[in-house]
Amino acid sequence: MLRASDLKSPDYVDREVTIRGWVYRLRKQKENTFIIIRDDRGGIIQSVFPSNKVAANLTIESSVEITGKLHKDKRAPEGGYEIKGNNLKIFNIADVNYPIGEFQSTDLLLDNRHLALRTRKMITIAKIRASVLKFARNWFLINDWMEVTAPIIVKGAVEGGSTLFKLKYFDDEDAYLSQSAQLYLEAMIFCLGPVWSLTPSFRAEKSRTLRHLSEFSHLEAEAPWVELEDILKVQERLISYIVENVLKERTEELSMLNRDISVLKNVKPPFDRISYEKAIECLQSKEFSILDQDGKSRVIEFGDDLNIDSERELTKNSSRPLFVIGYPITIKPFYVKEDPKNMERGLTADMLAPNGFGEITSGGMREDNISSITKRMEKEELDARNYQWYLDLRRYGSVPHGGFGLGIERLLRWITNVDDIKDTVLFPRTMSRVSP
Ligand code: NSS
Repeated sequence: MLRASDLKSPDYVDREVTIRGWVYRLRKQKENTFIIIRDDRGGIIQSVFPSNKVAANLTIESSVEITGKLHKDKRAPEGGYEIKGNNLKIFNIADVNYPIGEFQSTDLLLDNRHLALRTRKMITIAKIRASVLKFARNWFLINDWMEVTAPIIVKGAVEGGSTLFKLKYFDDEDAYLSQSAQLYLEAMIFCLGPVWSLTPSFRAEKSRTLRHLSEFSHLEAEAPWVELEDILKVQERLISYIVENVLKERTEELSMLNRDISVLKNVKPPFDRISYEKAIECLQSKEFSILDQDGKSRVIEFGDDLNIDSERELTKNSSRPLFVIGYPITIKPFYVKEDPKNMERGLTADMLAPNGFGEITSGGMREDNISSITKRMEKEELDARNYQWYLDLRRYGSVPHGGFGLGIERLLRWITNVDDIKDTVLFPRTMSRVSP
C-alpha cells in the first residue's frame, strides 16, 4: 500500500494510485470536495472529488480508501501533489463529535491521549523516539554488548524505598515494581560479560515536574573489569552516536518541532567533566541558593545534591553534555563504590544534558566488597533477606564492575526540545495520570 510520501514524486504523476488513511481535513464546495488524507505514518496528501460522489455524512477521522489519478498542483498543500479521486471507499464514518479540535487544553489532550496520538506533534516525536531506540540498540550491537532483560516484579529497592510501587504478590507476599534493572545486570556480567537492557522502570515520584514520570524507559548497561573512565567513555560514545544518527534520519521531524539542530551537531566525545566539588564551588561563586529541609533558602553547600535548578545553572551556556563526577557517598545509594582516594566521595558520575536540560544518565562503579556493602545496606535499613542473592555476587568471584542508567524520555526531551517529559512518551504515567 502506498503512503503519502511515496506520492510526492513525479514517478506517479498521471498514474492511478490508491491510498488508505483517515480524513484529516474536509472542505466541501458546491462542485468539488477536497479531502486531505492522513496515512498510517502521519503523511498527508490532498484528494479532490466531485461533491456528488462524496457521502454527505463524511466526517473528520473517518477511515477511507481513495483511488484516483495523481497530478501536480501547486495549490495542493505539502508538496503540491493531488489525487483526482474516482473511487472513495469508506471503512468507518467517524462520530461527528471528534473530541480533538485545533485549540485544546493540555488536560483534554491528555484525557484523550489515545486520539491525541494522531496529532502531528505526537507522530513526529514518536518517530524520533523510534530512531533513538533503534540507534541505541545499534550501538550496543556494533560494540558487542549482549542485550538482556531483567524482571519487573522484584523484592527490593535499588534507588531508595520512598519511590517504590508496592503490589500484592501471591499468598499476600509483598513485591514491588522495579526501579532499575541494575542489580540483575550485575548478576549477569559474571557469565555474559558486558550486558545492556531496555526495560520500564517505575518510581512513585510524589513531585509534579517537567522531567519525572512514574513509568519510564530505562536503558541500562553493566560491565565487568571496568573503571569509572571506561563507563564515561561508553556513555559519551553511545549518546554521540544516537544524536548524530537521529539528526541525519530525522532532520525533517526535528525541523517540524523547530529544534535548532546546529547545537546538537556539537555533541561529540569527549564530553566535559567537572568534579562535584568544582560544581559546588562554581554554584557558590554565583551565590546559588537552594531550599533546605525546613523550606528556608540558603546558599548551596558541599553535601547537597544537585537539583534541576543547579543542574540548569551548570549547563545553561554549554552546548555539550557535562559529567559531574564524585558525588558525596552520603547522597548516593548503597551500591555506589567509595573512592579509595577520598572515602567521602563515590565513584559515580551523572551526565547533564546541555542548555539546562539536566540529568539524563547516572552511573559509576559498584561496591564489590562484601563487608563495605553490607554496612551501607544496614545504614539504609534495607532488609538483608531480600538482598542475599545480590550479596552472593560479592561472595563468589567478585570483580570490579560498573555501569549506568539512561532515561530515554530525558534524552528525548533534550533532543526534541519539548518542554514537558510527558510529550516524549505516548501514554505517560505520572502522579495524577494512569489512564488512558
Ligand atoms: O535513579 S537513577 O539516577 N539511577 C539508577 O536507577 C541506576 N540504578 C541506573 C544504573 O546505574 N543502572 O536513574 C537513572 C536515569 C536518570 O539519570 C534519569 O535519566 C532516569 O533514569 N530517570 C527518570 N526518568 C524519568 N522519570 C523519572 N522519574 C526518572 N528517574 C530516573
